[in-house]
Amino acid sequence: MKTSIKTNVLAATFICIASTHAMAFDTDEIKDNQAPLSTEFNQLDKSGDGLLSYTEASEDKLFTKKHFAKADVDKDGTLNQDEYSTYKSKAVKKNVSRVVDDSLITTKAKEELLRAKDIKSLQISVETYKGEVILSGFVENAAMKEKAEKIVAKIEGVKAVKNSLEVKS
Ligand SMILES: [Ca+2]
Ligand SMILES: [Ca+2]
Repeated sequence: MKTSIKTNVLAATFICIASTHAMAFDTDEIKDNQAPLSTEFNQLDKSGDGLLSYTEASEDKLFTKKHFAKADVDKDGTLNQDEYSTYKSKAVKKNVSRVVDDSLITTKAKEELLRAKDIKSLQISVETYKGEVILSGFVENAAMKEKAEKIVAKIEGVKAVKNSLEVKS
């Protein structure tokens, strides 16, 4: 009994400290990866004990069993605020940089296709998702179709090219 009271007091102290920290950040800084994410954490912590059980954490779609296990660094079966925010902010950052990467690839691919003398690129459309580039639209001959694919495949960050270009006859 004594121990559990102690733990609760500790947890409450921790939450207080965490929210004081959160208040010190303005909205711009909360977007930074150093943000404590304490609001999200407290919303998920339905029991209010300062720890997220798997059931509590899984309210956030990110925390599937696999992700929960990875985030639980000390393997005690719960996530404390630290474990939660470290994992969550990393995941958010990763997702943001993936979207940025995809749009950079698209831009680069369009540039390269424009630059290629023997390709009439105006009818080619480029889309990128998770590093896979999808080429669609029309080209004048099979050689152009092949060349466009080769050019795009060479761009840094491209994992695959789906060549859906159609040859105009
Ligand atoms: Ca809890
Ligand atoms: Ca833990």
